[in-house]
Amino acid sequence: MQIPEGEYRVGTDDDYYVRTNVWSAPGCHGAACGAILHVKDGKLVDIEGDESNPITNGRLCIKCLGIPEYQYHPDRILYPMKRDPKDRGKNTWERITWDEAYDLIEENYYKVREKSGTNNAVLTLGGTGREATMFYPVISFADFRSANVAAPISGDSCYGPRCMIASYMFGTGYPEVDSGMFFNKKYDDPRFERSEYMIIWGSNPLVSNPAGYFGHQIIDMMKMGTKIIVVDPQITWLGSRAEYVLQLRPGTDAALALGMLNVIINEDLYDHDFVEKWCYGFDELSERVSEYPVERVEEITQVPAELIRKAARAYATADGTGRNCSIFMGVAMEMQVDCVSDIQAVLSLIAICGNLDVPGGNVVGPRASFTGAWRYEQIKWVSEEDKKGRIGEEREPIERNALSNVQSDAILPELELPDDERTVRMIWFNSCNALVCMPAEPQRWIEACKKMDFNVVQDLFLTPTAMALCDLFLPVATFPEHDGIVQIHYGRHTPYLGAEVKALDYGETKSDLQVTFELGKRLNPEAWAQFETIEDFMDDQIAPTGLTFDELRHEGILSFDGWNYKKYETGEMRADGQVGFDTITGMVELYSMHFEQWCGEPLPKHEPSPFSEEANPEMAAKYPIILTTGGRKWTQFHSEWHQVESMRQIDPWPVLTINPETAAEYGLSEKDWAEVYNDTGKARLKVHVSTVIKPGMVHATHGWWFPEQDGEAPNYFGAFKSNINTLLPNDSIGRMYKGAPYKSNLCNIRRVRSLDED
Ligand SMILES: Nc1nc2c(c(=O)[nH]1)N[C@H]1C(S)=C(S)[C@@H](COP(=O)(O)OP(=O)(O)OC[C@H]3O[C@@H](n4cnc5c(=O)[nH]c(N)nc54)[C@H](O)[C@@H]3O)O[C@H]1N2
Ligand SMILES: Nc1nc2c(c(=O)[nH]1)N[C@H]1C(S)=C(S)[C@@H](COP(=O)(O)OP(=O)(O)OC[C@H]3O[C@@H](n4cnc5c(=O)[nH]c(N)nc54)[C@H](O)[C@@H]3O)O[C@H]1N2
Ligand SMILES: [Mo]
Repeated sequence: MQIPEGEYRVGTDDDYYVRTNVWSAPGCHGAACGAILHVKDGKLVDIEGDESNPITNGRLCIKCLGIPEYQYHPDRILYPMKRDPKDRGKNTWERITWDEAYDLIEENYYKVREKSGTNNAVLTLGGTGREATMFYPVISFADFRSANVAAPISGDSCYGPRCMIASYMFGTGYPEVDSGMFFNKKYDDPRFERSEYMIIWGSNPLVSNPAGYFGHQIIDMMKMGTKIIVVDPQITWLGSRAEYVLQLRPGTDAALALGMLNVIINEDLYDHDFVEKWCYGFDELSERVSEYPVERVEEITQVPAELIRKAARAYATADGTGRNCSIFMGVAMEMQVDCVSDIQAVLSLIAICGNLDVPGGNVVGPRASFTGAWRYEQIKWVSEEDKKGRIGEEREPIERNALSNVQSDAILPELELPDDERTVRMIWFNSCNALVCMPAEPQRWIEACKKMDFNVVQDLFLTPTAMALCDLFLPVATFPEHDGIVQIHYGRHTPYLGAEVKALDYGETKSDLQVTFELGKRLNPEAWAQFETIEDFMDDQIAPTGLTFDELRHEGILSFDGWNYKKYETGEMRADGQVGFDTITGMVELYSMHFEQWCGEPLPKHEPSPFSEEANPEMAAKYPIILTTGGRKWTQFHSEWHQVESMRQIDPWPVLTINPETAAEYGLSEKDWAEVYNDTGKARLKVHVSTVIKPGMVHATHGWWFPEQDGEAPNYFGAFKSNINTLLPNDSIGRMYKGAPYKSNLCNIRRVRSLDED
């Protein structure tokens, strides 16, 4: 089905098609996937890809295709519900109206505020990807006027570190691989060139479409001739089609990048012109890099020295084609204790090879951006005193410079304080299934959160978090059920802006924007005074485009042009319009004076993970297997989709992937149940024996709960049976409070009879 240009809906009142761009809910790292929804007799009957969408061109993944099944799932919660706080863990929910729900929030907010003497009594916890990420900071700052807000991921180890380090080294947003996204004509723009080599480093972007990047663009570029290098302890689909696969030991990425820098500098393969003109600290970096000859790096990473040389030469010279190369970095770089070094070293590779902001390299967007920055600016509604009193304030100044969120690992100890010492008394869970997905040590989180006076959850299903901890459930609308603005951020910039268009009503659900707005009108009307309706608000958000939301709905999606490469030569990179980079020195800071001041280390280095044999031989003797977790699945977005039958048929169980050699050593065979354990926790998963993974390590899927099981206490839908995050200690984080060992921990494994029996 094609919707004519300038229209968004065709058909009759009871049988029509609506063109939309998908963001949320359910959760996804929305790439503004273009979809056409078919509604018949008031019901969503089908969804198909929109061929006119400039990013996805008609392609959709199975989660979008499964949306009718998700939307009408019998477990979905369609009305607000409350429960007596004494009944947490019991299924005694009672349906109420939205007005009653808002009254209850107001009443409890004033109570906890009174008790703690500060707005910081309310803590808002948010999730990832979806539209909710635009609004949970706003609920905290503009509605509750509390400084306590976070996505509670240990070491803040998703995307924040990449952006923060890029902002200090380059003075920009995170530099994404060039996929023609800043041109209206995309690949057809004469200025665009494909990369000769693209390194896929700690990511599986075809499955994950991470941080708003549409992964299939990599396939487009491979079809044009781009060659792939993969850095991953597992052989992914892209790995099986790559020129080189660097199958490293988890958690040794910084050493590998330093080894590649060593080859490039020693063999004189770097871009002299760029380094001389635009890089600060090259000599210091060279000296550091000289400590990492490839033979030493082979020992650390287990990647053969010759392969490191080949990959480094290919990336630095593009095989003499005159083209540039790019590096696609994934979350596995951040889910390491010393993630700062990983990222600093890889960004140094990009810089010294002259692959920054050039065609086919890693590019940075224009300075303008939309509501992404707006949400954090709402901190203006928080008093100075409350800003100073927020959780983890002593971890300043680094945090404030990265995001306005509080440092995640500081939260749990605050929640565990006795009643008379604690500030936080109410938690608002927005798009956050904390007990099974995000934080480390969920077994401590459940006990700590139970201490609160009142907890609210905004979700679509009764999750273990809702069941165990919450007193009020606010049902969230799916994308066919609400309007919204889809903001695609390629490295913190917005090359596309799409309309999410409401196609039908279902139940009494509300979008995140609607709840943020309506709650704000009650609690802090001043913040919302200029908007009568949420459409007024959306009009204001996109005002810089010259369009109203209704006009955007008719347009479908906008892409912005007026963009150049090498903006450091034209003054477009700096706020003051001078040439160069927006850093202290005006150059790329290979040597960071900021980092030197904050943690005494200005340069990248190989710092063995505290969860490795090098740093902790005692632990390694007890727990000899390296544990990595959470590689993405087509059928799930973290803890979501587990109740949807067609997805569960594809991925029915949590899976532990193990090499045949290691499986034999531990007496494990395909489809056995195994318990993975260490001193912190344990989880049970089904064994998958495969040569895609290196020997000596295992990979465990994350986010598992069993919606078909008993939800009441103490089972909580089996939330603690296969919960791999129970093996992860809170606050085992890296320099500058960044990075956590989600992707390189230590464990042991043993065969068990089933999920429940030994
Ligand atoms: N379908 C689906 N899509 C998603 C998500 C989802 O849950 N489901 N989650 C979204 C979110 S929030 C994020 S952050 C992104 C993340 O998406 P990606 O950045 O693509 O990351 P992952 O899929 O976690 O892991 C990618 C690869 O890292 C490898 N790896 C593991 N340990 C290491 C290591 O130590 N070093 C290196 N170099 N590689 C390692 C794994 O083997 C895996 O192949 O995906 C987003 N997209
Ligand atoms: N072991 C291990 N753990 C990990 C990871 C890993 O690699 N390994 N990856 C981590 C990463 S990178 C991330 S970002 C986190 C993600 O963690 P989360 O974002 O917390 O995970 P989800 O399960 O996707 O989402 C939580 C809840 O949001 C609800 N939801 C979906 N859409 C919407 C919406 O539009 N609005 C609202 N209000 N709610 C919605 C879902 O139903 C779900 O219950 O997980 C982390 N956890
Ligand atoms: Mo993430």
